[in-house]
Amino acid sequence: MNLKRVRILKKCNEKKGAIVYWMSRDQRVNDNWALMFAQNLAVERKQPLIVIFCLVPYFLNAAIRQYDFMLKGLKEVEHNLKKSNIPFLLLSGEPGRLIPEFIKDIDAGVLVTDFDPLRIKRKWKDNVGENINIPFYEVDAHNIVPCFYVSGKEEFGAYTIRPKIHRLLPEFLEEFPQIKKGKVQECSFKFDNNWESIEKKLKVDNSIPKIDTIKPGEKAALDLLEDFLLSKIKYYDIDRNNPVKDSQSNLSPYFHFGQLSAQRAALNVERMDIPTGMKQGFLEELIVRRELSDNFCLYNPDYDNFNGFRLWAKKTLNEHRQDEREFIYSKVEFENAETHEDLWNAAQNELVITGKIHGYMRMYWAKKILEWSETPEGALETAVYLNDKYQLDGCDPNGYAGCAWAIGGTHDRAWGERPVFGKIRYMNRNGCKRKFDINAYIEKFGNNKLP
Ligand code: FO1
Repeated sequence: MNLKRVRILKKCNEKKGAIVYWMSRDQRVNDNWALMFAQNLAVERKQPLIVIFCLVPYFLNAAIRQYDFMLKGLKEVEHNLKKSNIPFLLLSGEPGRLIPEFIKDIDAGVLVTDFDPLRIKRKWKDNVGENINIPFYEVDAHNIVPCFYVSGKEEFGAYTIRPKIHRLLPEFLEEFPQIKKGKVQECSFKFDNNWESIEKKLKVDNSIPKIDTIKPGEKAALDLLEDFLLSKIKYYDIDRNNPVKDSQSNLSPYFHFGQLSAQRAALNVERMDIPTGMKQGFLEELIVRRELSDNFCLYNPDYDNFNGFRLWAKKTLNEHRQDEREFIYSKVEFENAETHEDLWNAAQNELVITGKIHGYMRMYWAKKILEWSETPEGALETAVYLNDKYQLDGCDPNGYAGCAWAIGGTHDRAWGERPVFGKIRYMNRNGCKRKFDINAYIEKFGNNKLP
């Protein structure tokens, strides 16, 4: 495999012992470069390979909704690894303490993990690195072109990262080798994961309903991808901004939990015998926009607060701080969909009920939070909080970049100046009306009360 996908987090002398892959962001067995790298090390060194996942009792503002989706997918990971004779251990608690303990207990030789730009994950890795004495590698199994390789700085926008990604795609958009079966050393460790007792340790909000309409896991993700490519991709560019039509791929929860690799999706799209023009819109979202979000979170430590906005955006928002707001709502009022506007309330209801807001409405939803909040800081906090708590794909670089785009002009340019927004791009109800039948959307979600 291309070793540019790998970077070393801790240099140490190698020693004999099992190769441990600490799975975190990329929760799948197939098409996973981190697992592949760990397995290659195990084969070369004639050592066993062990996969572990560390379940934390709470994660940012995630609720039972996201944990339920994730845990079901992880059970499939356990099952699929078993078929390849690879043991899977579910740990429960703080990674910074548990992983070094485990490494010591089994006298492991190398630790491998997957790449993630979020602050919390980097902190976990720093803590782990400080308490182990074996080599520790990180593999970008999420992006097609590794995030730390494509650029060494925060990019201004899609227009600056796009040429860098496209230049490197021929090198990185390659087919995955199959995961090897039984080639690694037999493992003497046998783990019996007690899922039920581990699930009981979760300290998350249990009142947020689980999503039964989206089937979790690697298999379901591949089925949905196939379905999208067969019947929807052709209309993606024409219909994707229409929230009344079911024209989006709905793959983002799978990408978020790493149950599907973006590279797999891109390879399957590339192979399709349809005009290039029909593929471009989807590939742009799948590759350029996704990788731009990772770049933003990797190089901007303030990706989820006002300080992370560009200078021009901070300046213009500061200049309009004192502007009179026609409506001001609290976080709770937003959360309960209690604004004066039926269209906004419908979007919030869509989020609470289905675990997602349609892409176009997601932008409108966040823009109005800016318009109707006392401060831009408060607006961003509300948007991030609601996104992480209710979106099935919350707690993700995509969500942070999306909120920063809508409220802080990140990856966007300055527009005509107006109250409250300053030069941040504005969106309004009439724009929505021009794009789609807003009454049909309101009809669909407007009258739904919180379950
Ligand atoms: N990653 C972990 O390694 N352990 C967890 O217990 C965990 C919980 C979790 C809950 C909700 C959620 O949205 C994400 C969660 N993640 C967890 C992280 C996730 O896998 C992603 O890596 C990050 O959210 C960034 O994309």
